[in-house]
Amino acid sequence: MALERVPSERAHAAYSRFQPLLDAQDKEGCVLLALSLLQTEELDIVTLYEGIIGPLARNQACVDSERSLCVWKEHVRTSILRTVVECCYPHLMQARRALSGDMTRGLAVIGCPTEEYHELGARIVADFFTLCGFNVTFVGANTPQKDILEAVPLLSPEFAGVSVTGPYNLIAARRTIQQLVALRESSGGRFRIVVGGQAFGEDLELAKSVGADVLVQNYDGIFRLCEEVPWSSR
Ligand code: B12
Repeated sequence: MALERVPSERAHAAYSRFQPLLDAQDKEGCVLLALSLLQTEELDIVTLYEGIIGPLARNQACVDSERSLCVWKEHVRTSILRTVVECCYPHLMQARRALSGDMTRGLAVIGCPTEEYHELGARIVADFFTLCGFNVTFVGANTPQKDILEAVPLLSPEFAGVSVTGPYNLIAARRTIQQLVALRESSGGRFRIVVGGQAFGEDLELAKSVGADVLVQNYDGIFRLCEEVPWSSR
């Protein structure tokens, strides 16, 4: 069952309440607003992530007079948004239980290749896989290739998700993915390699060229992908 979503007007209204809080770097205000919108069911968690947190992260204006502070501000804003996401965890698990009770679809591992420091997208996607019934290991930004290659066979996941934002990180991603493919072949593993992130856009050919099985960029796509995996009891 897919999560029921609130109408998009609610996301617009909530976005304009969040923006000034984030601009003022009011971390507590952002967290409390997110939690209250989820509690009162004015927003569902997917709309919060896709309609508010994601756009707020992407729409970071940098004016010339403050150029030296831009990276600093990006770090601070992203860190506040990351805190909001972490604070939503009890709601995420509540929504997951409401959708699938004690059933599971197995494990998904989500991470970013070496030198990829953009991690908010991957972190959000980890929650989407959770919502779709997976137990998720989120490895985070800048994961060394060696560690990915050692961990994946031990964890025996259904999906290995790789997030790439900077096009300059596609070479490292390809190297890691091709090693994963070789490992899957030699070990008889069955995990599928799913990629996402701004470096791919909607370019499925690019995703295939780095060795991925599938390219997905949003909750609806992840939901459809997860539907292909059968449930079992936890
Ligand atoms: C925050 C940020 C940073 C932060 C990251 C902090 C952190 N902890 O994540 C910091 C300051 C570190 C940073 C650094 C850099 N950044 Co930066 N950054 C951004 C910014 C403002 C937001 C990124 C973000 O969080 N997006 C929000 C998330 C939720 O959205 P998303 O990533 O698109 O993810 C969604 C989907 O893509 C998908 N998805 C993502 N991953 C996956 C994985 C799977 C498996 C699946 C299924 C789906 C999926 O689902 C997500 C949820 O909806 C963007 C601006 C922008 N327009 O995006 C620039 C941006 C990405 N950065 C950019 C650049 C150039 C850099 C630097 C090179 C700057 C520099 N000169 O140092 C460095 C590179 C660092 C590195 N080696 O990785 C450029 C990239 C342009 C390009 N095409 O090359 C951008 C676009 C800014 C710009 N307009 O120029 N950055």
